[in-house]
Amino acid sequence: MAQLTALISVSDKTGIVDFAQALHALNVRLLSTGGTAKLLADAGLPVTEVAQHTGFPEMLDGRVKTLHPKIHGGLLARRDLPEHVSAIQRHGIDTIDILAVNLYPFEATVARPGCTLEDAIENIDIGGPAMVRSAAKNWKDVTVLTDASQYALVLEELKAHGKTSDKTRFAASVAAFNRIAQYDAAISNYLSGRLEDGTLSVFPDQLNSSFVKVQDLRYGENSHQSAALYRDLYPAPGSLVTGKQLQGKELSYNNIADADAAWECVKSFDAPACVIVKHANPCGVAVAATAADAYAKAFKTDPTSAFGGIIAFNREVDGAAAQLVAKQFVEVLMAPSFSAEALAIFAGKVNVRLLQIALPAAGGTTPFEQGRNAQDVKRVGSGLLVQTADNHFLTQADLKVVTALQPTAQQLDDLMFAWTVAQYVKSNAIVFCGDGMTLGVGAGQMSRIDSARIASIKADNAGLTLKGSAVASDAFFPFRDGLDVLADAGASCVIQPGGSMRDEEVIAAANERGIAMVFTGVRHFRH
Ligand code: 93A
Repeated sequence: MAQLTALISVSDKTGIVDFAQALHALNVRLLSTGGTAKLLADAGLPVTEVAQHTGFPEMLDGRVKTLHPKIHGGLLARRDLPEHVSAIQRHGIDTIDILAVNLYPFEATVARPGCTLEDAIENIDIGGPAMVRSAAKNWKDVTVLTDASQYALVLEELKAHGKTSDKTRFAASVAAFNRIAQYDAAISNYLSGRLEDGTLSVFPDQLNSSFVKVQDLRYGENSHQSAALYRDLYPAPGSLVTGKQLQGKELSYNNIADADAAWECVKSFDAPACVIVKHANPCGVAVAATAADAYAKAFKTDPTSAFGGIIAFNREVDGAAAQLVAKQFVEVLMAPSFSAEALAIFAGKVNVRLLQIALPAAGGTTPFEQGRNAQDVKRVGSGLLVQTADNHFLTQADLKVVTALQPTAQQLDDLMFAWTVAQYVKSNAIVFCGDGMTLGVGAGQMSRIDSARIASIKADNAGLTLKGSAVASDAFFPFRDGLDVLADAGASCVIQPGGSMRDEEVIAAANERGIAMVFTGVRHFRH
């Protein structure tokens, strides 16, 4: 059998002398780069330096060592193609059969405190990955080793059969591409972290979309689950993860999930608004002239559920609002800012988590500029469901009146408010509103009519009247019965997507019951 050639070029020299010794014992010819070659020669092994092999010296501080046709030709030539074989013969290129490479320690370098950009850059290996790719591409003829743990199996096969198996070479090729992908990801992540505001926007579509860990959480949804919070490498301005915790216990997994729902909802309002969330659903939402008034109205919707709630404001929490909120048990309170008076009020309540989150700058047109995710991701058994996020925001001009009765200007305002809230209520969502506040929220039911009933029962429990109320339904009514429940409860107007096979039946019911109804043409399922 023709003599095999191995090229060895490793930064981490663990186990390499033993490996080279074993190769030598199997009559494999050794080629190696400067530092590695010296180590092997010192161990008494016959080794040819790459520079001597190529006839070209290592240069540019080692930046160019193996980037030479004599190396890449030897790795890439297909032994089964006569044209390849004659081409390398013509150019005096020898085939290389085994490549053992591990790369400049980029990951370890950037993990060291005080690592400069220059240090990091010098530790980006170019020639190593290039050889690994060449060898891995040509896996049918070349065995590529990127980790010391692979040496033993290869030696075993060489001893037994004089060559490695197809299976091992293919697995080694895949492992090699995996290593390169990992290495390149580390470089991309590190360098992306060095982009500043000024350079971020130069190529906005080519940004790294990976995540970085913010913190480990004490546990997940339940205490037997472990959990952590990650954020986008470049979070959208005004998004939850850009917030700063000013005081209080560590945020829990459920706190963060609920806080996100509350924050996304409260951001949707221009007027001063307050959103109280429990178990991912708003249980009170209101707009008013001041933060304090908005809170007072939101709280009225469902004082029972508001206990231990997650509360979000889109305005500063001033002394007046803080005084009111402090009367209830609150888990998390979030706002763009807190007045000194408000901070003083909560300073005595050390467990309350205060979260300060800047609102996104006004006038943003993209989800990113509006502080929203462009994409939604949900884990399913061994898969991911990915969709563009539900970033459809309605305007009054989008509404189509479908009943004989036209909604009044006041009713239109209430309907728009109800629709905005419904977007953040789990399906099936029915939301009764009036005078800029929620009056009854039916969430997460398997049937729309049950959500309608529950919303009306909850309003009753809170002592609120639904007479003259405006109602939003996140999706269409499949039958007239749901609408009848709303009418029975006292609703005067309804907003819903439309699009049911029985729209005519539902519209007729609305006309019959004296209800003004508008269609949005879009729905807001939320699961
Ligand atoms: O600077 S490089 O990117 N240029 C090259 O041409 C090159 N060839 C191999 N780095 C290069 N290498 C790397 O050198 C290998 O990946 C390995 O990590 C290291 C081994 O160098 P030495 O044998 O001199 O210690």
